[in-house]
Amino acid sequence: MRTQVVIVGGGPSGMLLGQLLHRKGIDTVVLERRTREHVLSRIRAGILEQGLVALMGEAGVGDRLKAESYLHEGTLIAHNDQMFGINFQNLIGQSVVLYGQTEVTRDLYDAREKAGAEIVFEAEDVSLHDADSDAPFVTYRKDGEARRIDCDFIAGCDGFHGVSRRSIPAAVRTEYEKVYPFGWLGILSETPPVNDELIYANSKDGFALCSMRNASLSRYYVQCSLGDDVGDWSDTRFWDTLRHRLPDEVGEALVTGPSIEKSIAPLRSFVSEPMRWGRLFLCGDAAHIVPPTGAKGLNTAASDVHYLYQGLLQFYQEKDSEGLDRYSEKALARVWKAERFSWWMTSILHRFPDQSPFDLRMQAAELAFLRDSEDAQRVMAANYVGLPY
Ligand code: FAS
Ligand code: PHB
Repeated sequence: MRTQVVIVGGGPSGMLLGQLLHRKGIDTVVLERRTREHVLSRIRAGILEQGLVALMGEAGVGDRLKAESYLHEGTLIAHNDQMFGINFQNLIGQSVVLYGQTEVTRDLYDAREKAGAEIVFEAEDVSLHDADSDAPFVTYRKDGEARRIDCDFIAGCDGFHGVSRRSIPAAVRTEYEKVYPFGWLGILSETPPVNDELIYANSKDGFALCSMRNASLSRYYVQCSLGDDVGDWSDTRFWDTLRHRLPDEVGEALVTGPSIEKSIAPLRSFVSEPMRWGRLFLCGDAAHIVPPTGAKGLNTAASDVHYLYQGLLQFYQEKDSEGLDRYSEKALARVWKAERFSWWMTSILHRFPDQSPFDLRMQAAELAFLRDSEDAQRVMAANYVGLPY
């Protein structure tokens, strides 16, 4: 079999790239290791930058997002019992949108299947070959049958644990990593959100985040120890911990209920350079990871997709490889700014086991400066709503 672009990974990166290319008549095949149901069962991001919203529109899958998403003009930040708001719309005239990553991926699956474009689910042993040549190909197994796809390009959209990044020789790769000494325990509950806006809370016992998916579906997170297992956290323990980390007036308004999803995510900052090797291009979590504090993971995957999509269009429509040749440089320039912002948000909102009294004072000063200075809030707003592509 032959296609123009093989896309490894059927998460948001791979599906968005595939749908954008498909609409321009560029043939792709998506190879996804898991089932459709498994991918859609993963509860992840919730905040979308306008850049991603625009890409979903360009991909022809913006209607449900437009109808069912929530515009978030700002956020609340709590430090111990004090809480203040940062209004992005008033400060810089831009907002973000709340729409679950699960729904983004579902919309992309539905559109691709409606267009009859191929997604191979449960593709096993995907392996990349001759990516540094002019004739790359990909092999995999489906229902026990060995298959091969010859292609012009390979898009590695298979996340942090995928095969694509590891297909670039270690001697070519430079990796940067910071592992945080805590994780996030997240739950989904069919309860009304405690507030219309998100609340990021830094309390003496650790971080908490109040988010949502809709008016009757809440998403909450608490900082937890790296050694914790989900089984250590009953719903009661979770709700007590969350309430304890929120300002009193918020904790008192909290509506609790049974969790319908509960998972622990480790936190790391990670970048692998370069994001291109020959005819292999890495996109999204395959190339970089951010702690979810700044809501940048999915949104930075989207800007990668934008740069790669434009580069492939330029190649196929104008026979010009300039966009592809500059892909890694352009994508990484924005990736590192997202890494910085996510690291900064994580550093001012979490309690670190080795923090000295001086460190705690620095954290308090950062939060006080953010509370009191419109200039500081403008900088935070510009990063949170998304820097330009
Ligand atoms: P993904 O990991 O989403 O998708 C990669 C796909 O490739 C998967 O479907 C996988 O099954 C498939 N794959 C892997 N190996 C393969 C192989 N060898 N062959 C074929 N397919 C293969 N970001 C936020 O902004 N906010 C959040 O709150 C947030 N929470 C997160 C919680 C968790 C537990 C994790 C892991 C991430 C979270 N993120 C969050 C980041 C997340 O949203 C990612 O940025 C986003 O999923 C990136 O999308 P992809 O690059 O498509 O990678
Ligand atoms: C979420 O709604 O899942 C969410 C929102 C903001 C974040 C992280 C996660 O920073």
